[in-house]
Order: sequence, then C-alpha cells, then structure tokens
Amino acid sequence: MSSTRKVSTYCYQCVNGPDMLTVEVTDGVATTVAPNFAAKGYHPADGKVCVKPYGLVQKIYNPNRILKPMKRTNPRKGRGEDPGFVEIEWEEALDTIAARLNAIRAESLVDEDGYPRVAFTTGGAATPYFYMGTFASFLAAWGPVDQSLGAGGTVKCYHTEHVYGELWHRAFTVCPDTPRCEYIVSFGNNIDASGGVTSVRRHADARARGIKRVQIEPHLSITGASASEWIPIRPKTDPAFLYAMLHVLLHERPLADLDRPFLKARTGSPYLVGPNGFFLRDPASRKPLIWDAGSQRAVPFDTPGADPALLGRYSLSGLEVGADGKEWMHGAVEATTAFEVTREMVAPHTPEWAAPITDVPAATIRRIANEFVEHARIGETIEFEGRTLPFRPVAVMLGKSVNNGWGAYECVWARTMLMVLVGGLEVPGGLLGSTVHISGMDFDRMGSVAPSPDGFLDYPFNPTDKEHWAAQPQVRHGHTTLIPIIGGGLTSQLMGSTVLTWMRLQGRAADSWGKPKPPDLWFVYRCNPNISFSETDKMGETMATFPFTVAFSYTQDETNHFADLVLPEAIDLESTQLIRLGGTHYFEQFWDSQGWVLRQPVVEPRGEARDFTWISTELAKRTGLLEAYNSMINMGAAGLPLKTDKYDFSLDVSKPHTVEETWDAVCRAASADVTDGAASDGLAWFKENGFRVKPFPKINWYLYPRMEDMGLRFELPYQERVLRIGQELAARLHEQGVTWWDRQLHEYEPLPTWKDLNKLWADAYERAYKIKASDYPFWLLTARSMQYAWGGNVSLQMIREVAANVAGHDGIMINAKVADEMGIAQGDRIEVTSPVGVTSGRALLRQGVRPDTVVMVGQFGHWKTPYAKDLDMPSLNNLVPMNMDLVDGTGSAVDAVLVKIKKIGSKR
Ligand SMILES: Nc1nc2c(c(=O)[nH]1)N[C@H]1C(S)=C(S)[C@@H](COP(=O)(O)OP(=O)(O)OC[C@H]3O[C@@H](n4cnc5c(=O)[nH]c(N)nc54)[C@H](O)[C@@H]3O)O[C@H]1N2
Ligand SMILES: Nc1nc2c(c(=O)[nH]1)N[C@H]1C(S)=C(S)[C@@H](COP(=O)(O)OP(=O)(O)OC[C@H]3O[C@@H](n4cnc5c(=O)[nH]c(N)nc54)[C@H](O)[C@@H]3O)O[C@H]1N2
Ligand SMILES: [Mo]
Repeated sequence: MSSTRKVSTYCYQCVNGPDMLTVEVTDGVATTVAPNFAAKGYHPADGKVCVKPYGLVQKIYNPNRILKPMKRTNPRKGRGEDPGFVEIEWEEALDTIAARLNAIRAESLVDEDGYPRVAFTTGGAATPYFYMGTFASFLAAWGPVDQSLGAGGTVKCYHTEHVYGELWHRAFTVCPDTPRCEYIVSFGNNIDASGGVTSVRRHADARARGIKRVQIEPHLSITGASASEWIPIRPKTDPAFLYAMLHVLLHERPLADLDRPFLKARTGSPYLVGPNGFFLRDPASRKPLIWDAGSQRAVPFDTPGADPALLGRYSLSGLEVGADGKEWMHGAVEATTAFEVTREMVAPHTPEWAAPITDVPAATIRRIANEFVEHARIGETIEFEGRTLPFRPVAVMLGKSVNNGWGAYECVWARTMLMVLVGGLEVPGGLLGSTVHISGMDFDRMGSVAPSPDGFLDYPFNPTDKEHWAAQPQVRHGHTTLIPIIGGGLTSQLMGSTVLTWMRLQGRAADSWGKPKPPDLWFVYRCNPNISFSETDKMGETMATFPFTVAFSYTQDETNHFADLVLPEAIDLESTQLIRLGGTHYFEQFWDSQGWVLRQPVVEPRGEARDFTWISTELAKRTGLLEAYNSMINMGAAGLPLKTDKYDFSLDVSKPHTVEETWDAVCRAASADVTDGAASDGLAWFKENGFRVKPFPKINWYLYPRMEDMGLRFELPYQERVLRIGQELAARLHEQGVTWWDRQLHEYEPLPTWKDLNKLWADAYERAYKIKASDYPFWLLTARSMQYAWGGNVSLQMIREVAANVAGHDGIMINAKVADEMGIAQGDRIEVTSPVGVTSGRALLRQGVRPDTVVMVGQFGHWKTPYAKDLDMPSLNNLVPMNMDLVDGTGSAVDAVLVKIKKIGSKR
C-alpha cells in the first residue's frame, strides 16, 4: 500500500525568505509543493508559496546533479581545459582538505602580507547561510578567513542603501509600510519581480485598496506593467529627477507644506554649519548649536523649550571641530542652518534643469513631486498600540541599479531627504528599514539604537584617527582600511570593495599595496561568481591561478569548472537547519510574530550528498578543531546560544555530535527562547510542527517611537561626520602614499553634489579603453525575474517553462522602432559589444524599452551549467568592466554598461 505524508519546511532561495511550505512525499518520493496553511495569520502571505519553491522537487531529481565527490585530474586549469573530474570517496575528499588545512595551520594562518590563507565565498546575498548548517561554526573555529573574493552580490547589489540606510535609520534594506501606504514613487525598484510571495500579496492587497505606484525606469518591467504610471527615465539620471523633486519641495512650496515639527525635533536640519563646513558647537559642552527663534540666540541642540530655526543665517560665536582634532574657535561668525544649506544646494536643480538630463518633461517631475507631498497627509496621526504616531502614507523606493556605483549616494540621500521633508521616515504609512547587519544583529533592530553625542544614532564607523586607523588591510580588499562606513562586523567584509580584490589579484589595482597572493585554499558554496560578477572571462583566468579550490556543488557550473574538489552537499529538501523567522526582514517580510522555523529532510539525500553539518563536523574532527567548533555552536554560531541563564542545552565539546543531536540542541534552545525558558522541545517537535513563534510588537516596525523615546534625531540632511571622516581618511592614506583611492575620497561630501553620470561613464571609458564613447550609444541593463533566484535555479526545466510565459526571457529586449531603423526584426541575432566584451542573442522587439536602452533579463550566459547553457540567453556581466574609476566611495560598482549593437543573423 502506498503511503503519503506532508512535511513542513522553508524556502530561502532568494533574499525574500524564509517562506514556509509543505512537501508531499509518496513512498519516499517528493511529489508536490504546497502552501503551509498553519502559517495563516502569521506569515504575511498566510503560508502561500512563491513560484520558485515549486522547482524544488525537480531540483532533487535533476539528472545533472553531482551525487558523489569528485576530484580534478587535469592539473591545467582554464575554460578550454577539461578538468577531468573523477569520482572519489568522501574519506579521500575530506582527508585531502584536512591535509591542506593542517599544513596551513602548522605554518601560518595568514600569508606574508597578513592576508588569510583560507578564503570562503558564498553568494545569493548571504542566503546560503540558511543552507549551510554548521559550516559557519567551522569557519569561526578556524580563525581568519578571507571573504573579500565576492560573488556578484556584494558591490553590485543594493549597496549604498545598505550602508547609508543603516547609518541614517537602521535600514540595511527598506520597504514602504505597504499595508498603509497610499503613494509610492519607485526608481527601478522591481518589487513585483524581486519581492517574493510576501510582496506579491501585500502589493496586491494595496492595489485593491487603491494605492498609486509610479514606476520610473528605462524599461517597462513587470513592476512597471502593474504600476499606475510608467515614466521611462534615461539610465543613470535618477539623481537629477530626485534633486528636482527636492527643489519643488524646498523652493516651489511654502515651508508650511513640509513637516516642520519633524524637521525641527527629529532631524539635524536646524544644526548650524560654520565656515569650514562643520557644525558650530557650544565650546563648553561641545554640543552642536541651533538658533532658538524664541530667545533669538544660539543654544545647544537639546535645550528644552527651544524653538529651532530651520531657515536662515545667524551671527554667533562657537567652536568648529574638524578632522584630526583641528579646532576653530570663532568669536563672531556667520553660520547657516543645515536646512538652509540644503535648500541652497538644490536651488539650481529645477525640473526644467532636470528635464533634458532625464528625458522626462519638467511638468511630469513637478507633478510627481507635488503628488508626493499631497499624499503625505502631513499633520495627521494614527493610533498605534496605544500610542499616537504620525501617519504619512508615502514612500520613495530605489532599485538595485540606482543603488550601486557613482550616483548611488545622491539617490539614497535624496530619497531619504524626501521622506524626511514630509516626516515620513520610520512612521506608519511611510518608509521603513527592515533589518540591520552592520550596526547590530539582524533580528534586533531596536537593540541597535544607541545615541551619539551629537544627538543622532551612534554608528560603528571604522576608525580614521591616527592612532586607531587600520593601516594594514585585514583581507585582500582592505575594507577596514579604505571604507569607514562599512564597519568591521561580520557582514562588513562582504560589503567591502570586492572589485578591488579581484582587480588586485589581477595586478590591476592598488599598485602601492602590491599584488596579493591568491588564497591557498578557497571554499566556494552556492554562488557562481564567474557568471554573476563582471568581466567574467578575465575572472575565470584569475580563478585558474588559485592553487586549491573546494566547491560545494549541486551541478557543474562555470566556477567549479576551475575547482580541485567538487563536493555534493545535501540540498534544500534533504537537510536540516533551524533559522530565525518573522520580525521585520528584507523586502516585505513584516510580521506580528517572531521565532524559529525548521528545514528538514523531506526525502533521503540522493546519492552520496551529505548534510552540511556532517561535513563541517568531519572537517572539525580532522583538523583538530572539534572543541573549538563545538564551542562556537554552544556560543550561538548555529543560530542562538545553547546556554544562557535561563536554559542549558550545550553540547559536550569534547566529542563529535550527529546532525540530529546538534540540531536537537539548537531546537531546544529555540523553544526556550520563544517561551522565555518554559519549553524545551527539540528536533522532533519542530519536525512535527515546523515553526514556533512568539508575538512581535508591531510598534517595532517603526523606528520613530524609539527615536522619540530616546530624544534622537535622524542624521539628515547634513553629513558632518562623513566630511570629517573623509578628511581624516585622506590624510591617513596620503601618509602611506596611497593615491589610488583619491577619486573615491571625493564622495566624502556633507551634501552629495550632483554629477553628470553619463559624462562620468563616457570619460572613464574613453580614458581606460581608448574608445569614443559616442560609438557606444546604448545602455545595457539587467532586470530581475520572479521565477529565477539569481542563477541558482537556471538548470531547472520547470522554472524555464514558467519563465517562458513572461516577457523578456527569450532574448535581448530592444525598442521596436529603433530595431526597425537598424533593420533588426523580431528573433534576429544581434551582437552586443562593450569596450571590454561581446555577446549575442535573439532580438526581442518591445515598445516598453527606451530607444537608448537594451535589457538582458536575469543571470544567464552559461557555458557549463547543464541545461542553462543551452538556453541561448546572454548576460551583460562579461561586458561590464571592472574599472576603479567606476567604483564609488563605499566601494560599490555598477551593473550597467554602454554598448553598441549590430545584426549578425536573421531569424532561423
Ligand atoms: N546579469 C546579472 N548579474 C547579476 C545580477 C543581475 O541582476 N543580472 N545581480 C547581481 C546581484 S544583486 C547578486 S546578489 C548576485 C547573485 O549572484 P551569486 O551570489 O553568484 O549567486 P547565483 O548566481 O545565484 O549562483 C548560484 C549557484 O549556486 C548553485 N546552486 C544552486 N542550488 C544549489 C545547492 O543547493 N547547492 C549548491 N552547492 N549549489 C547550488 C547554482 O548552480 C549556481 O551555480 O548576482 C549579481 N549578478
Ligand atoms: N525572484 C527573485 N527575487 C529577487 C532576486 C532574484 O534573483 N530573484 N534577487 C534579490 C536580490 S539579491 C536583489 S539585489 C534584488 C534586486 O531587486 P530590484 O532592484 O527590485 O530588481 P531588479 O530587477 O534587479 O532591478 C533592476 C531594475 O532597475 C532598472 N534600472 C536599471 N538601470 C536603471 C537606472 O539607471 N534608473 C532606473 N530608474 N532604473 C534602472 C531596470 O530597468 C530594472 O527594471 O532582488 C532580490 N529578489
Ligand atoms: Mo543582490
């Protein structure tokens, strides 16, 4: 008799998870993916699943899976070389790795330059951490590991929002308060493709409620198609549009139309700026001064009863504190409010000025700006969990392509300023941060709030003073040396300039630091940098020089083609892990509860695929690190501490533990965590029930109440700290003879000044590649696809079949009229050439693409990954230059490129 059971688990294939699901198993075979209705009332999409999990069943039975460890037999590495992989036993694979690791440990964990000799790269915007069991505990036990060899995420992702967002409002990522918002202006935020099932649900509900969403982007994305309005802006001109919106709010409307109480009490707008660009301070307390309109004199910002002036210039005495302890004591000097300085900065940026730059009519820009203010309901309040809060149902969103490289600081600053001017930051209806990574633990955003002496949020900048600056780079991109705002925490390494690492390994950057040696042992897991990063052919050549690469792999791909060992771990529906759930997370995961969810084997692992926790324990055993590894797990590296003053489920550190024993202990700790020590149910309970939560107070969706309680201000508009830090960093680098970071130092402006980005790109290309920019008349862009999780599921036929029904998945999108003029018909083969690379594909003629833009959806261009390599879907990545002139001050790069196009064949 056949038997069927339903098993509960999670999906975290893209950043929008975790979402719950159930899988039906008949006679040991997974057959069907279905919602987890037990999550109704908790999960923002009530336990429904997105399209991607439906591919998981096929993922298990994919005939192209690697099912046994393999080793390379051809010592020559190269794209054209057959690696000659042969299957080996796990014993041999683990012993080989351990022998290498033990040799490294016996000699030195770092090389002669001080760089870790072991490196680890993962991708998928860190989601692989939710699939790699206790491997993080093993790495923590190992010691220094270089994570600067980034995959395509890192600098090409949402980068500038991560760093400045966290500085300003604890927002590694942001989200509108979608259930309450009424008007969203989106600059290339492709939420209907990129947001996962919770976004789909929340935005569908919002549309039913009548929300208006204006989509501003060069091509009509899925999100544009479901928006109220699409505005085809010229690529790389979003800062001009945003600055013109600021101009309308600050120059064309009366001050009374803005949220004056918010600006006065919750921002640095009234702070007075002195002649050297620093705040004027009270010499005794060193607190920044404001102008009190009541007493008509300058007083410290936190003076009770003061009525801060927002506008104007005042004559006063005060102290300016500059870089490296430099001080100016002014007897009588003219100082200007930060708000006034901002007004002056945007004075020339009228809609009429922005129109020819953005290719959007001035009247449209003006209308959007005015609609934004008019929808903001300034002055209205809402009762929330017994508290009266401002209600501002508007939000400005940015997509990833305006969030990286030059211009991104301007975009993120202007967007956050628009929110500040209407008092819509971190209040019901408005724009909310969802999680933190740099300034604290992701699940405890409120816990990351601490006051700075100037009345803002404290922030863990890397030190730039003479005594504490990290002159010696810790890892190959030197994030603690070069990028103060990246911080020095667990995630900071991933956010440093990974472009710099690869270019240094290629001997193309940071001359005075010399060319680093590659890591002696490189672990890669669940990412494919050789597809997802830039100048990928060159990157492959670099990977070929690495002495020993260990790839944990599901199928063959373009990165493990260069590996020495390829190891199959038990995948999504075959392995065990417990992770956090709920609270506020990523894009649209806003919950009323928080807790833990289990991933469990739905079926036995196929072939010799092994659970990552087993692999990690075996490596720990063989490298003499068992005790350290178990201690890391006990301390919380597997999710939460196994011992606190409320409970103790800690593992005996002296012996190895099975996968089940390990996760049973983590499950018990999680049960205690959720019940304040009352429950201690373990793995069996979670296998049966799937998840366990406790209430998450909704007031914690919003930072504003916490800021109000602590009397804190958002550090906007004026970036005094950034100015000071930039000057110090410049001094430190110049003292060391480092001049190759000078262009990046320009970004340390207190207010980001507008730059002509199209010219910046053209100039950079002409300098570097000796070409004429006008010969490259198109911008080549990329866009998300709901069906694909990066390049993670490109080898699933079923996902392809679904995607084939969605516009954009059959070639290169080009404007129909332009194509016609060039003699290109639908389906013709076109060649796309940038100054550094060339690719080709089928022309896909569309009205919904600007005449100066072409788009390649998703992350394809495979030449090794089974199935995907036969899709004939090109990628822009090999065409995008790695070029230090295009790396911005936070180390982020760019994911767009100027190209030319020619027809090379007619439709077959
Ligand atoms: N063209 C283009 N490139 C981009 C982007 C874009 O929009 N367009 N976006 C960029 C951004 S923002 C990001 S965050 C990055 C992401 O890019 P990466 O972080 O590099 O991630 P993926 O390309 O998804 O790589 C996933 C790899 O994991 C493998 N894999 C899938 N499932 C498993 C599994 O269960 N086990 C193992 N061991 N391996 C598995 C897949 O075969 C694939 O090789 O890409 C960047 N690159
Ligand atoms: N299904 C799915 N969801 C995902 C992912 C996934 O792989 N699959 N990846 C996750 C990750 S890591 C990320 S970073 C996010 C990315 O999420 P989003 O940023 O929302 O999505 P993308 O489609 O990558 O954004 C690209 C859009 O920006 C537009 N664009 C390009 N250049 C410009 C410009 O100069 N100005 C303007 N205004 N628009 C421009 C393009 O036309 C395109 O529509 O998605 C996340 N969600
Ligand atoms: Mo990303």
